[in-house]
Amino acid sequence: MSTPLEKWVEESARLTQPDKIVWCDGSEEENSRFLAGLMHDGIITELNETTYPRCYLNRRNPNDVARTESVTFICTSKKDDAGPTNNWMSPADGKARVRPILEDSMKGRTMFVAPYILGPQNSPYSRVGVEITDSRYVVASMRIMSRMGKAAMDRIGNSDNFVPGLHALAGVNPERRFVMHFPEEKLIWSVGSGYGGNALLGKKCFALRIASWMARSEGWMAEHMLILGLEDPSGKVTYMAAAFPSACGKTNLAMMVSALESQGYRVWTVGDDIAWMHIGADGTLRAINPENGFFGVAPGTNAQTNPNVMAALRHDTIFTNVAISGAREPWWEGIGTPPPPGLIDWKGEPWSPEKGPAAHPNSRYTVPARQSPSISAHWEDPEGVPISAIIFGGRRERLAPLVYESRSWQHGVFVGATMASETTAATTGAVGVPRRDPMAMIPFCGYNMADYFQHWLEMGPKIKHPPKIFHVNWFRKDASGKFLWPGYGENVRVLKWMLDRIEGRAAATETPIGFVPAPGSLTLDGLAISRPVVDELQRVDAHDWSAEAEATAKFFEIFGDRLPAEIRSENKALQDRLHRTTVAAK
Ligand code: GTP
Ligand code: SPV
Ligand code: MN
Repeated sequence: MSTPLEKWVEESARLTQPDKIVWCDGSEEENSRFLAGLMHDGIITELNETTYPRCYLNRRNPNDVARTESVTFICTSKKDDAGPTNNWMSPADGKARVRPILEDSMKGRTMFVAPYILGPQNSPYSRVGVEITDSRYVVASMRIMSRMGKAAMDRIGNSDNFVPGLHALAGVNPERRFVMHFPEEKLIWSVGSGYGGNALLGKKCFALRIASWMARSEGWMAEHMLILGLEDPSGKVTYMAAAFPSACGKTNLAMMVSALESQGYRVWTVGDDIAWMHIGADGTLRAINPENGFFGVAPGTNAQTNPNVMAALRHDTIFTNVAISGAREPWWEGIGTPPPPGLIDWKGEPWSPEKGPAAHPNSRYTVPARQSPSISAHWEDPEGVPISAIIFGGRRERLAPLVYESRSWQHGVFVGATMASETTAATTGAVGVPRRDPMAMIPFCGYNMADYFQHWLEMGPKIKHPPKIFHVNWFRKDASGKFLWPGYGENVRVLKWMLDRIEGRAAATETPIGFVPAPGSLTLDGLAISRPVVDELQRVDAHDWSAEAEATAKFFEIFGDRLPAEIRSENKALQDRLHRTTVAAK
């Protein structure tokens, strides 16, 4: 009798017709074999073995360098269950569309079966997935990004308790590229791309889209959030989770070297992209990081902005679409050194300035989390860490102040639901265009977002000690287009204010949108920033916010009657408060 896993592997092999099937155990020896094979096939190149031991560069096909949201689908029986913000097909149509692409796609190739655990190995909140793929680059990346191998296989045993994901490169053809989710049967099919979020199925596909569906039905939360611990001078650590859209600063915040270290404030990393949060026995919201590594944006990362990641990247790292120097060291725009001699760009061609960026704007590194000097001693705690603050944020050139605190859980959910941000290179399409991105989950929520807001509203009252909810914006600009706030390690000043709010130590000023730091309550000593700039960073313009509230109301219309009444009434209450201040100002 074959097990459910064996049955699914046989079925997948019948469909894709590989020459060979390899079951992955995740061992060191196996990994070395895969890396040697990848080098032999010219898919990866080894970097400088002295300065970057066991580091590799993968150059992707230029048509395959970012997530492709336009071909990402949620396949549910009812269209309404996927909601207006997701691409939808019925499960039957989704399979009919992709099956012909999968058919015989592994002929002459090897099929790898990679079982993996999401979350600490011994956590009750962890889940198991299995990815079938014909890409060794995917397997090698999954080994860094998840707990891949024997332990996962042991956990599955004869059970059907795993999320299957079938991935095939299928010629890496953008015309035949689909990332399909079948949340009702908890199945993933991905074809035509080998890029990160499209192909490492444990990441966005399982840990967010499928997991968010599971989380709603089981009473927990799967979120696009970093998790960090802020240590205070007494040594006490307070944990916070933050949702920013792709390429808006999660990794950098989670791994920052604090500008207030001399005052005793340090930041510890628990996770940089995804948080799974459950209500713990102690009545706190407990977060685990389902991942085991960081798949981070390279450009802009340097010894000043993120020394922790720069240290982590010096060994056992896979780089994707960065440039390399004549000395075979990785290089990217904003690494902090001028373009080195003999620079080869991400396409593999000699670089010259008129060619534009040498590294792709969405070039990335894949690195084991434990390699970061900032990794928290509690990052693998089975019960997770208790979350005291939830932070929402995005890129807003204008409008949103540096930081504000919501009035209540319900208002905080509204703040998350009204998030918007300018688009980045993390996904294909135009960059810098404002778009609505509630809770940074627009590309990742596996069901109707109106139901997702409802789920958020219902979770709050169930948490005995609910986190406070804040909103931040590191990206406000002055008239000349310069960032007003220095960002990066200086962001700890904002985290410290939040901590002081949690502890009831810091004063705040009420505005129509929420509470901003009262004058003097934000720690600014040692920072060369003028009073007018601080005022501008904190300015809440009632007219601009009224226009925003109208735009938000319009956005919410797409959800029709399914939108929770609380969200509508929060927007109405905001408009009333804004109206009162504009009238008072007259
Ligand atoms: P994903 O991995 O796509 O989810 O991105 P992320 O949210 O982890 O973003 P990341 O930390 O990689 O930052 C993306 C870009 O924003 C990089 O180019 C950073 O240099 C830049 N960035 C991060 N933090 C700040 C900040 O505080 N201020 C400014 N101005 N830029 C920042
Ligand atoms: C993101 O785009 O949010 C990422 C990179 O973290 S990917 O894994 O491609 O989704
Ligand atoms: Mn992300």
